[in-house]
Amino acid sequence: MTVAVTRAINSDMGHCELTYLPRVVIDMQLAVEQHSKYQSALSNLGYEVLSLPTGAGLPDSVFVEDTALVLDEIAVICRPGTTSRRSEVAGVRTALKEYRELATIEPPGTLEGGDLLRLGKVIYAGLSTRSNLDGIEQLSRITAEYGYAVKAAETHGCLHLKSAVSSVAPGVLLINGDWIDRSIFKEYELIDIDEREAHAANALLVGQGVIYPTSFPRTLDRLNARSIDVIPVDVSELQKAEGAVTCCSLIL
Ligand code: CIR
Repeated sequence: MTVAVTRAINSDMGHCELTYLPRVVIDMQLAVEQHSKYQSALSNLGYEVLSLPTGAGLPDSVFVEDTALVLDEIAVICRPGTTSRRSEVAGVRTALKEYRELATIEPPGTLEGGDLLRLGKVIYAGLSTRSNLDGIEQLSRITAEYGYAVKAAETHGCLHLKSAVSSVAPGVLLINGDWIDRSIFKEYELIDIDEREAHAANALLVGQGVIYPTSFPRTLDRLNARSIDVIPVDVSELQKAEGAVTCCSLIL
């Protein structure tokens, strides 16, 4: 059975990193319920869901995606661009070494999994406030050995590359063209988000399903019009921490 690694919500998530959103009160009980339903959605898709424990000083631990990139051949342990998140990496490293050979992004490189979109043997890497050129070059050297090509793509005005573009079906991407240059992805079919839903470009294509937030109904209509059905999840409380649906799991 394929494994999906998730991580528990930290009781201190109210002190999470924020880059673009104002800090507002998070309903922690609701956040835990929503996260549990997200885990159930993965489980219903046939994944064995691991839930790593959180710990002191890890307010953003639930956003496990940012700590690693897992490929079939190797897992690359990231080095988050924000120092407050670097101590998340140790627990994820321990979990992933049971499943993959590991490589590690070293200083001065920074890299967060939210900036990495793998499409076949190409890995698009967001040059963002969190991931720098050194980190992307290290990723390129590590993965070249396994036949991957890494292409840097600059983001504008969003947290991560996958805030701006994500995969919704083979060869089909959901995109916010204000945050990433659409021409980078010209060989793919592109579905534009509804412009009133700036954060709507993050979907989690996992196995045969697409896990998608309930908060973007207009963009959802566009997906449905393209015959893409989704598994809806309410992640309102995680969104207050600038989280989305890809960031809460690492799919092995
Ligand atoms: C952060 O700023 O790092 C967290 N509060 C949110 C991270 C979300 N990660 C993601 O979308 N990949």
